Amino acid sequence: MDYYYSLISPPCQSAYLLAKKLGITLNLKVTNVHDPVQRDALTKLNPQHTIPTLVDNGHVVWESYAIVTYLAETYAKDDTLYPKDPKVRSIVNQRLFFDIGTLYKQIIDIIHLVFKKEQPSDEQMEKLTKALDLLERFVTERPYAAADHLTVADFCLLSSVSALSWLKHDLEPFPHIRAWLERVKAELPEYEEFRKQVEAETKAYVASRK
Ligand SMILES: N[C@@H](CCC(=O)N[C@@H](CS)C(=O)NCC(=O)O)C(=O)O
Repeated sequence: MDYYYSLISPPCQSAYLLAKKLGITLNLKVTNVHDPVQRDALTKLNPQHTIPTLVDNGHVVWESYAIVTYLAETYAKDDTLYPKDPKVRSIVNQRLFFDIGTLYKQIIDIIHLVFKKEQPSDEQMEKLTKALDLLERFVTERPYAAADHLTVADFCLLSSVSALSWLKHDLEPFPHIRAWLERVKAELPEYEEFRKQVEAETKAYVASRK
């Protein structure tokens, strides 16, 4: 299975960590979307030229949320990570859509501004706080983001919340999010090693932009 990705990209991290959890060995294709040659090659597979992009035996999937659900449905030994029960699944899906449309959206919009050395507006910061308040509520109601066990939603939300480190955003006011983060990380194989790698690559990327 080919996986076009960059470790520093939060959407790429979700499916990478899920594949590891499922024991899938990905054929990793490190991709720099800013490099015209690599971007052209990626565009031949994915006209939206976004990473992550997965190619499973000729079947191409992009959008990290589509990739995590595809991997869980196709390769998990049971339906725990992406429950088949429509009511439980609807909560998992709600969390995934909350992430792409609300939480990660606020985070990445602010990260892009910071890269351009611009200040986010008070309104943007308020929206981010509101999104984090919602996540705090979700993980107060349940030990994991969508259920009483790990689901694909935890992988996506973990990557988003981890991206707050780019902004040095303080999670002190969110004790349940902090406890949930520890709970999720403890279930992921070699997570500390993974995080060290992400941090090293992030540092190199930031230095290359100066
Ligand atoms: N919603 C998408 C976002 C993917 C995305 O925007 N990836 C960025 C890297 S973090 C990218 O590939 N940008 C290149 C481009 O949009 O051309 C997902 O979850 O996969």
